[in-house]
Amino acid sequence: MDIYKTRCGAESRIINRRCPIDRSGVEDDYSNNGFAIFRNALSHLDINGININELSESKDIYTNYEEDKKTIRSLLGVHSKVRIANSVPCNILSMVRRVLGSEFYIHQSRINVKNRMVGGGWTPHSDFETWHYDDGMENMRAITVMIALDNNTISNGCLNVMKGSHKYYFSDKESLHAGHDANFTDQKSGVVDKASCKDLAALCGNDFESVELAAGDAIIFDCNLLHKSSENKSSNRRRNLFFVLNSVENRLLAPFSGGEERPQQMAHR
Ligand code: 6CS
Ligand code: FE
Repeated sequence: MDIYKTRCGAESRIINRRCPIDRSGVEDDYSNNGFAIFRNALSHLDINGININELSESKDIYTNYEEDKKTIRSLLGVHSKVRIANSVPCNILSMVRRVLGSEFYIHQSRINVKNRMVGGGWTPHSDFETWHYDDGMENMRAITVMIALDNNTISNGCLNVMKGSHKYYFSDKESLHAGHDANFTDQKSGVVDKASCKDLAALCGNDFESVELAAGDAIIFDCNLLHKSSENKSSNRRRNLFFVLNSVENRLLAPFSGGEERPQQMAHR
């Protein structure tokens, strides 16, 4: 049964989350906030070994571009080249395992690049809404590990999160689907509109807050946490490395959209 129906009906809706956040019941702050920050997770030496242009030339990696069709926005499916075991410390992976209450596998791995002056932003959304609809991820049992490869500041478009928003689910109204690649670049479906962001802020008692990180810091966040980020109009590049870890008990079904599966690099099966 689809308990998180979305992109149907004339109006969007906000409903309560129906599944537990933390199966261990011990990570109180994480359960309440929907995210946790770990400083100095990755060394600068390891960061320096990551070369965006070299990665984009690999045939296994899927490159998504800015609307200008030439500036790299995301590299998808990077985990064959940037190994999780070399990039994410054990204490973070143990916490993910504890919260999920099971072993996990990599649902998606990517590097988001926001080049100086030209890098675009991300509209407010919960990742789960897309993974549910486009990829058939049934339940909210995935956690994103994001590692800053450059300093993330307000001026270069750092992540903004709404504490506690993972306890609610934004179900979007019916919309025309722009196609997987175009919707990845600039999400059109599943975007949480201004009024719904306000409603969610009232429900959570929190507004968006900026998450500034130094290169090497990590944040883990719930797949249903509302987040957004602005474009990079500064002279400092912003790159972040992501591993989305889904519970092995939550393997992908057929997309709830009823449409085609997305490429493997967007959703590993
Ligand atoms: O489509 C996706 O899977 C992705 N889209 C967005 C806007 N955020 C996260 C996720 O990787
Ligand atoms: Fe996202």
